[in-house]
Amino acid sequence: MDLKAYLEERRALVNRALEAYLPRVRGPAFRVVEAMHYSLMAGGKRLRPILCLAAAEAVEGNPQEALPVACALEMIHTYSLIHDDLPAMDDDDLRRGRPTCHKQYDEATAILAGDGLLTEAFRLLGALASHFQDREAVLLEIIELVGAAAGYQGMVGGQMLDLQAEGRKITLKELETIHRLKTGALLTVSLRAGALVGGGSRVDVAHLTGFGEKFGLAFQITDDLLDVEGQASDMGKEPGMDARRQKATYPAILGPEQARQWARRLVEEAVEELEGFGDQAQPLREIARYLLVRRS
Ligand code: GRG
Repeated sequence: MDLKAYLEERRALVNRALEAYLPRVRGPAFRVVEAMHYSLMAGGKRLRPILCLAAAEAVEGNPQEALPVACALEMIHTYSLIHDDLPAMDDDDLRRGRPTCHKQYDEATAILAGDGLLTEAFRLLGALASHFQDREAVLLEIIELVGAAAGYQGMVGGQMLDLQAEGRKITLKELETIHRLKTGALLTVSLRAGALVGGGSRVDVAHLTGFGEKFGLAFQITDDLLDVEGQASDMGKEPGMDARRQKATYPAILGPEQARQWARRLVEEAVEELEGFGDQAQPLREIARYLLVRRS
């Protein structure tokens, strides 16, 4: 399959839907809507929504039906980036090739833009009841799973551990816990939610969850490697920030070659989770292998 064309087509689909879900309607609080829009539409790979749609497809569901859920996940991801970039956290100036939200606007507006995107994501999910009609239990399950993955049991918890680990030597096991929560949880729930919307069986959902867990870890290892070896022009942010902040990373702990090898093994294991799936899971297999050669 032509993965590049597939990703471009899906990215365009997601971008059109996000524009529709977050219209720049002028109102009393227009500044915050503008800041939300600024960060949400600043580019980005749209990996989480694409995984969500691909998981729906893998279980022979209609990816279009998963589109609102996919967009809610991208809103949550964008909120996390806005808050992560704040001076109180990573204090970054550049994100997705543009000034970070607090640089473009101001700190208070960036906090509110993140809050606005997180809240809007759950409003959007709640508004889907009519789409799910006789499957409302599935929608409630998705809302609960997304809440757990984004909150203290997932991304927020991982971010807390990450901040507490700064300037301290940590073990490989601790690093894995941080990343399983900080980035893995939202990636995994993207696949799980897509499989649930697509009507997958419990066994299918479990395999796609397993795929997500391995994919999530491999994604983080390749992200760490990009920070060492990548180019700012490809990534839309400065490389070398992890080393400058003395952050524990996979290449720092294992060495780049062993880190790369581990990412390769995780990708193989992720693809093995899809053994029982047919051709309709091919995009997921290809996206997983693409992790190993990605430049952004
Ligand atoms: C503030 C609650 C809170 C959480 C922040 C995700 C996160 C937690 C911080 C981001 C820090 C970071 C750079 C982590 C490395 C992996 C990662 C999530 C990279 C950014 O995701 P991509 O590569 O970004 O999917 P795009 O811009 O393509 O969407």
